Amino acid sequence: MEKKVQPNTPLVTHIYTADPSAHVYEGKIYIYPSHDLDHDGESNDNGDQYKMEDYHVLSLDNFDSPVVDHGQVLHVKDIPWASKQLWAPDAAFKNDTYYLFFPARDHDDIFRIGVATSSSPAGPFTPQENYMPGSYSIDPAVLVDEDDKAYIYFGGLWGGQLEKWQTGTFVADAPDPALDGPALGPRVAELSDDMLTFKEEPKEISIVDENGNPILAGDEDRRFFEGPWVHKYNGLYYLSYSTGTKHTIVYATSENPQGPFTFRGKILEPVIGWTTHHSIVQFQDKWYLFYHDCSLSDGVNHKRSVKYTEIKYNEDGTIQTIDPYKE
Ligand code: FUB
Repeated sequence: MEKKVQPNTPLVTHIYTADPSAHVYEGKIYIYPSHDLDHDGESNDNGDQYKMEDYHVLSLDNFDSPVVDHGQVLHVKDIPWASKQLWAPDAAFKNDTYYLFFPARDHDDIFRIGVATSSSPAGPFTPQENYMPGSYSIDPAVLVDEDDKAYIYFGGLWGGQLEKWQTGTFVADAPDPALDGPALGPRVAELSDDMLTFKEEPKEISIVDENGNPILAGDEDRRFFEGPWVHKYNGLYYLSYSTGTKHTIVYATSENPQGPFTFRGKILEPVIGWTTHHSIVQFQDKWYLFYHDCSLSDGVNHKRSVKYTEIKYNEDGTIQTIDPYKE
């Protein structure tokens, strides 16, 4: 008999998976991860080792049931505009359709964001011919709000190319922002009703400290690096993200889905491996963090595994920090 999945252990071990975006569809938990390619190539700060070529969808009926791998649901060879590196995806449901949003490099080596659609949460997904006009960088995350408006959040530094877009166009050798100036924020745009295009030019999200001052680029404990995720709890919007070089997941809150967001604290301590990437979802009456680490590969940064654990809120809406290796 297939085993049920335990918290803080790999959801699957037959493939490497990362960057989990979890959603509840049709009463089940669906996870949209990256599918890490099992290779022994070199690593660098540009993320060239993250050579992913396809996506699988995972699901579980509940936390007492085994994980189902629905197999390959989209491959880079079937995406006309994309050349390589299918990085962290997300899914959304609207218009009776499931949408898979994903970043990939275009044929000029620039990261763009694409959409693919399906009538089933388990795929397979059919990609659009072109990337979303005006899209750039990586790590799309989509929130369909209670009023049915949908917002896409995205961005990532270094290999994710966000700093190359500071002027609004791609500048290959753009300088890093000054360390004593505001950090680069993730981007947000409302999506069109058909979910296939941006309704507006993407805006930079401002993340501020408790006094309303922008978090600075040199503040590596708090500044945005990559992997934005927005969820709503008790009517408040929570923007959580990776700090990259500090290897933590932190969060900020706002009463507005487009911010500004006020920094609140740390959700996840560093995990084994350089990257850390997560999603947060409510299933029945509990909240869960899906994340990845490199324990299954003994620490190889580009061979990651998706895990989950429960998260808990304090009375004041703050989230209790998780150390996934502590009993
Ligand atoms: O998986 C490739 C990249 O690594 C993702 O896009 C980032 O968020 C980081 O997890």
